[in-house]
Amino acid sequence: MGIRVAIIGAGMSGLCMAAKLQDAGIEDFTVFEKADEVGGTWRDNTYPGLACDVPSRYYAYSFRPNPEWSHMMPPGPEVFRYFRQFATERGIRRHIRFGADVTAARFRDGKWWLTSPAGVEEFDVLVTATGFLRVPRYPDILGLDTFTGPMFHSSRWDHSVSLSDKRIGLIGTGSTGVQITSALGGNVRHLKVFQRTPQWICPWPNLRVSEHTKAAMRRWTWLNSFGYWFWGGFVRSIFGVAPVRPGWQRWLYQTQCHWNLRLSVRDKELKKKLTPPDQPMCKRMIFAGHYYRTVQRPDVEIVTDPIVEVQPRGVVTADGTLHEVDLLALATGFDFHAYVRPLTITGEHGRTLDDAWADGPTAYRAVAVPGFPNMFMLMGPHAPVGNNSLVPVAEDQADYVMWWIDQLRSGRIVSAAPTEAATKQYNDAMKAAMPRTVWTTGCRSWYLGKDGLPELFPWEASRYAELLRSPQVSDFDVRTAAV
Ligand code: N01
Repeated sequence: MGIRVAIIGAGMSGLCMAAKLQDAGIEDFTVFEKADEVGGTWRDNTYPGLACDVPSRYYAYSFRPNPEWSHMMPPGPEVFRYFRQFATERGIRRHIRFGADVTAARFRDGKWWLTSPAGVEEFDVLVTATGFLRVPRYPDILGLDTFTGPMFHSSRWDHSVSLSDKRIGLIGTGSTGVQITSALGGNVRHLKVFQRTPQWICPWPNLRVSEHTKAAMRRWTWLNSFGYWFWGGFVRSIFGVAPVRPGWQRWLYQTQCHWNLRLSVRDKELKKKLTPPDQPMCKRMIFAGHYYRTVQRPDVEIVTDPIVEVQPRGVVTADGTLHEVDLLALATGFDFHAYVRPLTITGEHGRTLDDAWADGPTAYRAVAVPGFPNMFMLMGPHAPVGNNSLVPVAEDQADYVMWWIDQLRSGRIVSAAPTEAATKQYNDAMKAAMPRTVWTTGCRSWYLGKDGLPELFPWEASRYAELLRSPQVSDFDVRTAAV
Protein backbone atom coordinates (compact mmCIF):
# COMPACT_ATOMS: atom_id res chain seq x y z
CA MET A 1 0.00 0.00 0.00
CA GLY A 2 1.36 3.47 -0.88
CA ILE A 3 1.86 5.72 2.07
CA ARG A 4 2.28 9.49 2.30
CA VAL A 5 4.34 10.85 5.13
CA ALA A 6 4.72 14.43 6.35
CA ILE A 7 7.75 15.39 8.40
CA ILE A 8 7.77 18.76 10.11
CA GLY A 9 11.28 20.14 10.49
CA ALA A 10 14.48 19.60 8.50
CA GLY A 11 16.90 19.57 11.41
CA MET A 12 19.01 16.64 12.55
CA SER A 13 15.97 14.47 13.46
CA GLY A 14 13.83 15.33 10.44
CA LEU A 15 16.67 14.54 8.03
CA CYS A 16 17.28 11.26 9.82
CA MET A 17 13.60 10.33 9.42
CA ALA A 18 13.72 11.26 5.74
CA ALA A 19 16.77 9.04 5.18
CA LYS A 20 15.06 6.10 6.91
CA LEU A 21 12.00 6.51 4.67
CA GLN A 22 14.22 6.52 1.60
CA ASP A 23 16.04 3.41 2.82
CA ALA A 24 12.66 1.69 3.05
CA GLY A 25 11.87 2.69 -0.53
CA ILE A 26 9.31 5.33 0.45
CA GLU A 27 9.68 8.41 -1.73
CA ASP A 28 6.22 9.88 -1.19
CA PHE A 29 7.07 12.18 1.67
CA THR A 30 7.34 15.92 2.26
CA VAL A 31 9.53 17.68 4.76
CA PHE A 32 8.01 21.00 5.81
CA GLU A 33 10.68 23.47 6.90
CA LYS A 34 9.76 26.99 7.84
CA ALA A 35 13.28 28.39 7.35
CA ASP A 36 15.21 28.51 4.07
CA GLU A 37 17.84 25.91 4.94
CA VAL A 38 18.16 22.61 6.76
CA GLY A 39 20.04 22.22 10.05
CA GLY A 40 17.61 23.34 12.77
CA THR A 41 19.49 24.39 15.87
CA TRP A 42 22.80 24.36 13.97
CA ARG A 43 21.36 26.80 11.45
CA ASP A 44 19.82 29.12 14.04
CA ASN A 45 22.73 29.22 16.50
CA THR A 46 25.78 31.00 15.12
CA TYR A 47 27.07 32.74 18.24
CA PRO A 48 30.83 33.09 18.79
CA GLY A 49 32.32 29.95 20.30
CA LEU A 50 29.42 27.69 19.28
CA ALA A 51 30.47 24.07 19.51
CA CYS A 52 28.83 20.77 20.19
CA ASP A 53 29.79 19.32 23.55
CA VAL A 54 29.34 15.71 22.46
CA PRO A 55 32.33 13.86 20.96
CA SER A 56 32.20 14.49 17.23
CA ARG A 57 32.39 10.83 16.14
CA TYR A 58 29.20 10.21 18.15
CA TYR A 59 27.46 13.36 16.96
CA ALA A 60 26.98 11.98 13.46
CA TYR A 61 24.57 9.44 12.01
CA SER A 62 25.87 5.89 12.49
CA PHE A 63 25.25 5.35 8.78
CA ARG A 64 27.09 8.47 7.64
CA PRO A 65 30.48 8.84 9.31
CA ASN A 66 32.36 12.09 8.88
CA PRO A 67 36.14 11.87 8.56
CA GLU A 68 36.42 15.67 8.36
CA TRP A 69 35.72 16.66 11.97
CA SER A 70 38.41 19.15 12.96
CA HIS A 71 38.09 18.70 16.73
CA MET A 72 37.25 16.10 19.28
CA MET A 73 34.02 18.04 19.83
CA PRO A 74 32.91 19.73 16.63
CA PRO A 75 32.57 23.48 16.14
CA GLY A 76 28.98 24.52 15.34
CA PRO A 77 29.64 25.55 11.69
CA GLU A 78 31.06 22.08 10.96
CA VAL A 79 27.98 20.38 12.36
CA PHE A 80 25.81 22.67 10.25
CA ARG A 81 27.90 21.81 7.15
CA TYR A 82 27.58 18.09 7.90
CA PHE A 83 23.77 18.21 7.92
CA ARG A 84 23.64 20.43 4.81
CA GLN A 85 25.89 18.01 2.95
CA PHE A 86 23.88 15.05 4.16
CA ALA A 87 20.62 16.55 2.87
CA THR A 88 22.21 17.18 -0.51
CA GLU A 89 24.04 13.88 -1.02
CA ARG A 90 21.03 11.82 0.06
CA GLY A 91 18.73 13.67 -2.32
CA ILE A 92 16.50 14.77 0.54
CA ARG A 93 16.33 18.38 -0.61
CA ARG A 94 13.87 17.62 -3.38
CA HIS A 95 11.43 16.49 -0.69
CA ILE A 96 11.86 19.63 1.42
CA ARG A 97 9.50 22.52 1.14
CA PHE A 98 11.36 25.54 2.47
CA GLY A 99 9.53 28.56 3.89
CA ALA A 100 6.64 26.21 4.67
CA ASP A 101 5.41 26.99 8.14
CA VAL A 102 2.82 24.39 9.09
CA THR A 103 0.29 26.17 11.28
CA ALA A 104 -2.19 23.37 11.89
CA ALA A 105 -2.41 19.61 11.62
CA ARG A 106 -5.75 17.85 12.08
CA PHE A 107 -6.62 14.14 12.11
CA ARG A 108 -9.85 13.55 10.19
CA ASP A 109 -11.27 10.50 8.38
CA GLY A 110 -8.13 8.49 9.12
CA LYS A 111 -5.75 11.05 7.58
CA TRP A 112 -3.63 13.96 8.72
CA TRP A 113 -4.56 17.29 7.10
CA LEU A 114 -1.76 19.86 7.23
CA THR A 115 -2.23 23.57 6.73
CA SER A 116 0.76 25.46 5.32
CA PRO A 117 1.16 28.47 2.98
CA ALA A 118 0.54 26.01 0.09
CA GLY A 119 -2.93 25.20 1.42
CA VAL A 120 -4.28 22.06 3.04
CA GLU A 121 -2.74 18.69 2.19
CA GLU A 122 -3.48 15.14 3.23
CA PHE A 123 -1.03 12.59 4.63
CA ASP A 124 -1.24 9.11 6.14
CA VAL A 125 1.43 9.65 8.78
CA LEU A 126 2.62 12.75 10.58
CA VAL A 127 6.11 12.92 12.08
CA THR A 128 7.06 16.02 14.03
CA ALA A 129 10.76 16.77 14.21
CA THR A 130 10.63 20.32 15.48
CA GLY A 131 13.48 20.11 18.01
CA PHE A 132 13.23 21.08 21.63
CA LEU A 133 15.59 24.03 22.14
CA ARG A 134 14.06 26.14 19.44
CA VAL A 135 11.98 28.88 21.04
CA PRO A 136 14.28 31.53 22.60
CA ARG A 137 13.48 32.51 26.18
CA TYR A 138 13.83 36.25 26.69
CA PRO A 139 14.41 37.34 30.28
CA ASP A 140 11.67 39.21 32.05
CA ILE A 141 13.83 42.16 33.15
CA LEU A 142 12.40 45.61 33.81
CA GLY A 143 13.32 48.08 31.09
CA LEU A 144 14.96 45.51 28.82
CA ASP A 145 13.41 47.09 25.74
CA THR A 146 14.76 50.54 26.65
CA PHE A 147 18.36 49.52 25.98
CA THR A 148 19.65 51.66 23.10
CA GLY A 149 22.53 49.49 21.88
CA PRO A 150 22.32 46.30 19.89
CA MET A 151 20.67 43.51 21.84
CA PHE A 152 19.90 39.96 20.74
CA HIS A 153 19.32 36.44 21.97
CA SER A 154 22.23 34.00 21.58
CA SER A 155 20.28 32.01 18.99
CA ARG A 156 19.62 35.15 16.93
CA TRP A 157 23.17 36.51 16.83
CA ASP A 158 23.52 39.63 14.72
CA HIS A 159 26.81 39.28 12.84
CA SER A 160 26.51 42.73 11.29
CA VAL A 161 27.52 44.21 14.66
CA SER A 162 31.26 44.45 15.30
CA LEU A 163 32.38 43.14 18.66
CA SER A 164 36.05 44.00 19.08
CA ASP A 165 35.45 47.69 19.86
CA LYS A 166 32.56 47.08 22.28
CA ARG A 167 31.89 46.73 25.99
CA ILE A 168 29.66 43.70 26.01
CA GLY A 169 27.16 42.65 28.61
CA LEU A 170 26.30 38.95 28.56
CA ILE A 171 23.35 37.64 30.57
CA GLY A 172 23.39 33.91 31.34
CA THR A 173 26.03 31.36 32.27
CA GLY A 174 24.59 28.11 30.92
CA SER A 175 26.31 26.05 28.19
CA THR A 176 25.76 28.89 25.72
CA GLY A 177 26.93 31.71 28.00
CA VAL A 178 30.08 29.76 28.88
CA GLN A 179 30.93 29.16 25.22
CA ILE A 180 30.34 32.83 24.34
CA THR A 181 32.43 34.01 27.29
CA SER A 182 35.28 31.68 26.33
CA ALA A 183 35.20 33.02 22.77
CA LEU A 184 34.82 36.74 23.54
CA GLY A 185 37.25 37.11 26.44
CA GLY A 186 40.32 38.94 25.11
CA ASN A 187 38.66 39.71 21.78
CA VAL A 188 36.37 42.56 22.82
CA ARG A 189 36.94 45.85 24.66
CA HIS A 190 35.40 44.54 27.85
CA LEU A 191 33.09 41.71 28.80
CA LYS A 192 30.72 41.75 31.78
CA VAL A 193 29.09 38.41 32.47
CA PHE A 194 25.90 38.69 34.50
CA GLN A 195 25.65 35.46 36.44
CA ARG A 196 22.45 34.63 38.31
CA THR A 197 23.52 31.15 39.41
CA PRO A 198 27.01 29.73 38.93
CA GLN A 199 27.25 26.38 37.17
CA TRP A 200 29.69 23.51 37.49
CA ILE A 201 32.16 23.15 34.67
CA CYS A 202 33.61 19.83 33.61
CA PRO A 203 37.10 20.37 32.19
CA TRP A 204 37.26 19.12 28.64
CA PRO A 205 40.10 20.31 26.43
CA ASN A 206 38.82 20.23 22.88
CA LEU A 207 41.74 18.63 21.06
CA ARG A 208 42.32 19.30 17.39
CA VAL A 209 42.18 16.34 14.99
CA SER A 210 45.43 16.19 13.00
CA GLU A 211 45.47 16.10 9.20
CA HIS A 212 47.09 12.65 9.42
CA THR A 213 44.16 11.36 11.48
CA LYS A 214 41.66 12.83 9.03
CA ALA A 215 43.51 11.19 6.13
CA ALA A 216 43.46 7.87 7.95
CA MET A 217 39.74 8.27 8.68
CA ARG A 218 39.07 8.93 4.97
CA ARG A 219 41.10 5.93 3.88
CA TRP A 220 39.94 3.37 6.41
CA THR A 221 36.27 3.97 7.14
CA TRP A 222 36.34 1.28 9.81
CA LEU A 223 38.43 3.73 11.89
CA ASN A 224 35.48 6.12 11.93
CA SER A 225 33.13 3.31 12.85
CA PHE A 226 35.50 2.36 15.62
CA GLY A 227 35.42 6.00 16.85
CA TYR A 228 31.61 5.94 16.82
CA TRP A 229 31.58 2.67 18.74
CA PHE A 230 34.23 3.86 21.22
CA TRP A 231 32.71 7.27 21.95
CA GLY A 232 29.19 5.86 21.92
CA GLY A 233 30.19 3.34 24.56
CA PHE A 234 31.94 6.03 26.56
CA VAL A 235 28.99 8.44 26.46
CA ARG A 236 26.36 5.78 27.19
CA SER A 237 28.22 4.00 29.96
CA ILE A 238 29.46 7.08 31.80
CA PHE A 239 27.47 10.19 30.87
CA GLY A 240 24.41 8.05 30.14
CA VAL A 241 24.50 6.64 33.68
CA ALA A 242 25.93 9.40 35.90
CA PRO A 243 22.82 11.61 36.10
CA VAL A 244 20.31 8.80 36.57
CA ARG A 245 21.75 6.75 39.40
CA PRO A 246 24.36 7.25 42.11
CA GLY A 247 27.60 5.38 41.46
CA TRP A 248 31.18 5.80 40.35
CA GLN A 249 30.15 7.55 37.13
CA ARG A 250 28.43 10.35 39.05
CA TRP A 251 31.28 10.51 41.52
CA LEU A 252 33.76 10.85 38.64
CA TYR A 253 31.98 13.81 37.04
CA GLN A 254 31.28 15.52 40.31
CA THR A 255 34.85 15.15 41.56
CA GLN A 256 36.20 16.47 38.27
CA CYS A 257 34.01 19.56 38.55
CA HIS A 258 35.02 20.28 42.14
CA TRP A 259 38.73 19.90 41.38
CA ASN A 260 38.45 21.91 38.21
CA LEU A 261 37.18 24.89 40.16
CA ARG A 262 39.57 24.34 43.05
CA LEU A 263 42.66 24.14 40.84
CA SER A 264 41.72 26.65 38.17
CA VAL A 265 40.66 29.67 40.22
CA ARG A 266 43.10 31.07 42.75
CA ASP A 267 41.29 34.19 43.96
CA LYS A 268 39.12 33.23 46.95
CA GLU A 269 36.50 35.87 46.27
CA LEU A 270 36.10 34.81 42.64
CA LYS A 271 36.09 31.13 43.62
CA LYS A 272 33.23 31.86 45.99
CA LYS A 273 31.33 33.65 43.23
CA LEU A 274 31.84 30.71 40.89
CA THR A 275 30.86 27.99 43.36
CA PRO A 276 27.41 26.65 42.50
CA PRO A 277 24.91 26.04 45.29
CA ASP A 278 23.81 22.71 43.82
CA GLN A 279 25.30 19.36 42.84
CA PRO A 280 27.23 18.99 39.58
CA MET A 281 24.92 17.63 36.84
CA CYS A 282 21.72 18.86 38.53
CA LYS A 283 21.63 21.44 35.74
CA ARG A 284 22.77 20.39 32.28
CA MET A 285 26.45 19.60 32.55
CA ILE A 286 28.78 22.17 31.00
CA PHE A 287 31.95 21.01 29.28
CA ALA A 288 34.53 23.71 28.72
CA GLY A 289 38.27 23.90 28.42
CA HIS A 290 39.20 27.46 29.30
CA TYR A 291 36.19 29.20 30.83
CA TYR A 292 37.82 29.66 34.23
CA ARG A 293 40.98 31.00 32.59
CA THR A 294 38.88 33.48 30.59
CA VAL A 295 36.95 34.85 33.55
CA GLN A 296 40.24 35.60 35.31
CA ARG A 297 41.35 37.94 32.53
CA PRO A 298 41.49 41.63 33.46
CA ASP A 299 39.06 42.52 30.65
CA VAL A 300 36.41 40.05 31.83
CA GLU A 301 34.25 40.55 34.89
CA ILE A 302 31.71 38.29 36.56
CA VAL A 303 28.86 40.31 38.03
CA THR A 304 26.90 38.45 40.68
CA ASP A 305 24.70 41.19 42.13
CA PRO A 306 21.20 40.48 40.86
CA ILE A 307 19.98 42.49 37.90
CA VAL A 308 17.33 45.01 38.91
CA GLU A 309 16.66 46.66 35.59
CA VAL A 310 18.05 47.56 32.21
CA GLN A 311 18.41 51.22 31.30
CA PRO A 312 19.21 52.77 27.93
CA ARG A 313 22.96 52.69 28.66
CA GLY A 314 23.33 49.45 30.55
CA VAL A 315 22.36 47.12 33.33
CA VAL A 316 21.58 48.18 36.90
CA THR A 317 22.30 45.69 39.66
CA ALA A 318 20.93 45.47 43.21
CA ASP A 319 23.92 47.32 44.67
CA GLY A 320 22.84 50.38 42.62
CA THR A 321 25.67 50.15 40.05
CA LEU A 322 24.91 51.02 36.45
CA HIS A 323 27.07 48.70 34.36
CA GLU A 324 27.47 50.61 31.12
CA VAL A 325 27.67 48.36 28.07
CA ASP A 326 27.47 48.91 24.29
CA LEU A 327 25.86 45.59 23.44
CA LEU A 328 23.69 43.14 25.36
CA ALA A 329 23.75 39.44 24.52
CA LEU A 330 21.04 37.28 26.06
CA ALA A 331 22.21 33.71 26.63
CA THR A 332 19.07 33.05 28.64
CA GLY A 333 18.08 29.71 27.20
CA PHE A 334 15.00 28.29 25.53
CA ASP A 335 11.45 27.27 26.25
CA PHE A 336 12.04 23.52 26.52
CA HIS A 337 8.36 22.80 27.00
CA ALA A 338 7.14 24.23 23.69
CA TYR A 339 7.87 21.13 21.55
CA VAL A 340 5.74 21.49 18.40
CA ARG A 341 3.96 24.61 19.59
CA PRO A 342 2.78 27.16 18.39
CA LEU A 343 1.65 24.64 15.75
CA THR A 344 -1.84 23.43 16.66
CA ILE A 345 -2.25 19.66 16.41
CA THR A 346 -5.76 18.27 16.67
CA GLY A 347 -6.27 14.56 17.16
CA GLU A 348 -9.38 12.42 17.42
CA HIS A 349 -12.65 13.96 18.67
CA GLY A 350 -11.30 17.49 18.17
CA ARG A 351 -8.90 17.17 21.10
CA THR A 352 -5.76 19.28 20.66
CA LEU A 353 -2.28 18.50 21.90
CA ASP A 354 -2.64 21.51 24.21
CA ASP A 355 -5.71 19.82 25.75
CA ALA A 356 -3.84 16.54 26.09
CA TRP A 357 -0.93 18.36 27.70
CA ALA A 358 -2.92 20.54 30.09
CA ASP A 359 -0.96 19.08 33.01
CA GLY A 360 2.35 19.17 31.16
CA PRO A 361 3.74 17.40 28.11
CA THR A 362 3.73 13.60 28.26
CA ALA A 363 4.04 10.87 25.67
CA TYR A 364 4.43 7.15 25.24
CA ARG A 365 8.18 6.42 25.03
CA ALA A 366 8.61 10.07 23.97
CA VAL A 367 7.24 9.33 20.49
CA ALA A 368 3.45 8.99 20.52
CA VAL A 369 0.40 10.40 22.28
CA PRO A 370 -2.97 8.71 22.99
CA GLY A 371 -5.74 10.04 20.75
CA PHE A 372 -3.30 11.10 18.02
CA PRO A 373 -3.24 8.10 15.65
CA ASN A 374 -0.40 7.75 13.16
CA MET A 375 1.37 10.75 14.67
CA PHE A 376 4.90 10.33 15.92
CA MET A 377 7.25 12.77 17.56
CA LEU A 378 11.02 12.83 17.41
CA MET A 379 12.49 14.29 20.64
CA GLY A 380 9.11 14.41 22.32
CA PRO A 381 8.59 14.77 26.10
CA HIS A 382 10.93 12.70 28.30
CA ALA A 383 13.32 11.75 25.52
CA PRO A 384 16.80 11.02 26.88
CA VAL A 385 18.13 14.47 26.06
CA GLY A 386 19.97 14.91 29.36
CA ASN A 387 22.33 11.95 29.16
CA ASN A 388 23.04 11.02 25.57
CA SER A 389 24.00 12.30 22.16
CA LEU A 390 20.79 13.26 20.40
CA VAL A 391 21.80 11.78 17.06
CA PRO A 392 21.54 8.10 18.10
CA VAL A 393 18.33 8.98 19.96
CA ALA A 394 16.86 10.34 16.72
CA GLU A 395 17.99 7.20 14.86
CA ASP A 396 16.34 4.91 17.41
CA GLN A 397 13.14 6.94 17.31
CA ALA A 398 13.10 7.03 13.51
CA ASP A 399 13.58 3.23 13.42
CA TYR A 400 10.67 2.87 15.82
CA VAL A 401 8.47 5.07 13.63
CA MET A 402 9.54 3.00 10.62
CA TRP A 403 8.36 -0.13 12.39
CA TRP A 404 4.86 1.35 12.64
CA ILE A 405 5.01 2.69 9.10
CA ASP A 406 5.80 -0.84 7.91
CA GLN A 407 2.69 -2.12 9.69
CA LEU A 408 0.60 0.57 8.00
CA ARG A 409 2.22 -0.01 4.64
CA SER A 410 1.55 -3.72 4.77
CA GLY A 411 -2.16 -2.95 5.13
CA ARG A 412 -2.38 -5.03 8.29
CA ILE A 413 -3.46 -1.96 10.24
CA VAL A 414 -4.91 1.42 9.33
CA SER A 415 -4.06 3.34 12.46
CA ALA A 416 -2.22 3.10 15.74
CA ALA A 417 -2.01 5.30 18.81
CA PRO A 418 -0.83 4.37 22.30
CA THR A 419 -3.52 3.62 24.83
CA GLU A 420 -4.17 5.99 27.74
CA ALA A 421 -3.45 3.15 30.17
CA ALA A 422 -0.06 2.21 28.70
CA THR A 423 0.95 5.85 28.48
CA LYS A 424 -0.05 6.48 32.07
CA GLN A 425 1.76 3.39 33.28
CA TYR A 426 4.91 4.43 31.44
CA ASN A 427 4.77 7.98 32.79
CA ASP A 428 4.01 6.81 36.34
CA ALA A 429 7.05 4.53 36.24
CA MET A 430 9.19 7.45 35.08
CA LYS A 431 7.85 9.66 37.86
CA ALA A 432 8.68 7.01 40.44
CA ALA A 433 12.23 6.72 39.11
CA MET A 434 12.93 10.48 39.09
CA PRO A 435 14.09 10.84 42.71
CA ARG A 436 17.15 8.71 41.98
CA THR A 437 18.30 11.18 39.35
CA VAL A 438 20.63 14.04 40.09
CA TRP A 439 18.21 16.38 38.30
CA THR A 440 15.90 16.39 41.32
CA THR A 441 18.55 17.33 43.87
CA GLY A 442 17.47 20.96 44.07
CA CYS A 443 18.35 23.42 41.34
CA ARG A 444 16.55 25.59 38.84
CA SER A 445 16.99 24.18 35.36
CA TRP A 446 15.26 24.04 32.02
CA TYR A 447 14.81 20.32 32.58
CA LEU A 448 12.05 20.85 35.13
CA GLY A 449 8.41 20.72 34.10
CA LYS A 450 5.31 22.32 35.60
CA ASP A 451 5.16 19.64 38.31
CA GLY A 452 8.76 20.37 39.34
CA LEU A 453 9.96 17.04 37.93
CA PRO A 454 12.46 16.74 35.10
CA GLU A 455 10.96 16.22 31.65
CA LEU A 456 13.69 13.70 30.92
CA PHE A 457 14.20 9.96 30.71
CA PRO A 458 15.14 8.78 34.23
CA TRP A 459 16.97 5.61 33.26
CA GLU A 460 20.17 4.80 31.47
CA ALA A 461 20.39 6.02 27.91
CA SER A 462 20.89 2.46 26.64
CA ARG A 463 17.58 1.40 28.19
CA TYR A 464 15.71 3.85 26.01
CA ALA A 465 17.23 2.29 22.89
CA GLU A 466 16.14 -1.15 24.13
CA LEU A 467 12.59 0.10 24.75
CA LEU A 468 12.31 1.38 21.22
CA ARG A 469 13.72 -1.78 19.72
CA SER A 470 10.86 -3.83 21.09
CA PRO A 471 7.51 -2.27 20.10
CA GLN A 472 4.64 -3.49 22.29
CA VAL A 473 1.57 -3.71 20.09
CA SER A 474 -0.58 -4.42 23.15
CA ASP A 475 0.22 -0.89 24.39
CA PHE A 476 -1.49 0.50 21.30
CA ASP A 477 -5.01 1.02 20.18
CA VAL A 478 -4.59 -0.55 16.76
CA ARG A 479 -7.32 -0.43 14.13
CA THR A 480 -7.52 -2.72 11.13
CA ALA A 481 -9.23 -2.13 7.81
CA ALA A 482 -12.05 -4.48 8.73
CA VAL A 483 -13.10 -2.41 11.77
O1 N01 B 1 20.43 28.00 28.40
P1 N01 B 1 20.28 27.61 29.96
P2 N01 B 1 21.66 27.74 27.42
N1 N01 B 1 18.30 37.03 34.66
O2 N01 B 1 18.82 27.57 30.20
C1 N01 B 1 20.24 32.65 32.96
C2 N01 B 1 22.12 23.15 24.92
N2 N01 B 1 23.35 23.66 24.40
O3 N01 B 1 21.29 28.36 26.11
O4 N01 B 1 20.86 29.35 36.10
C3 N01 B 1 19.53 36.54 34.75
O5 N01 B 1 21.09 26.43 30.29
C4 N01 B 1 20.13 31.36 33.72
O6 N01 B 1 20.34 31.58 35.11
P3 N01 B 1 19.84 30.47 36.21
C5 N01 B 1 22.42 22.44 26.23
O7 N01 B 1 21.61 21.31 26.35
C6 N01 B 1 24.13 22.73 23.87
O8 N01 B 1 22.94 28.13 28.00
O9 N01 B 1 18.49 30.04 35.75
N3 N01 B 1 19.91 35.36 34.24
C7 N01 B 1 21.24 30.55 33.04
O10 N01 B 1 22.50 30.91 33.50
C8 N01 B 1 22.04 23.49 27.21
O11 N01 B 1 21.76 23.02 28.49
C9 N01 B 1 25.30 23.11 23.37
O12 N01 B 1 19.88 31.20 37.47
C10 N01 B 1 18.98 34.64 33.62
C11 N01 B 1 21.11 31.02 31.59
O13 N01 B 1 20.46 32.27 31.61
C12 N01 B 1 20.85 24.11 26.52
O14 N01 B 1 21.25 24.20 25.18
C13 N01 B 1 25.73 24.43 23.41
C14 N01 B 1 17.65 35.10 33.48
C15 N01 B 1 20.29 30.07 30.75
O15 N01 B 1 20.93 28.83 30.70
C16 N01 B 1 20.49 25.48 27.00
O16 N01 B 1 21.68 26.20 27.25
C17 N01 B 1 24.91 25.36 23.97
C18 N01 B 1 17.33 36.35 34.04
N4 N01 B 1 16.08 36.83 33.98
C19 N01 B 1 23.71 24.96 24.44
N5 N01 B 1 16.95 34.16 32.82
C20 N01 B 1 26.08 22.02 22.78
O17 N01 B 1 27.24 22.03 22.87
C21 N01 B 1 17.81 33.16 32.55
N6 N01 B 1 19.03 33.45 33.03
C22 N01 B 1 25.37 20.89 22.11
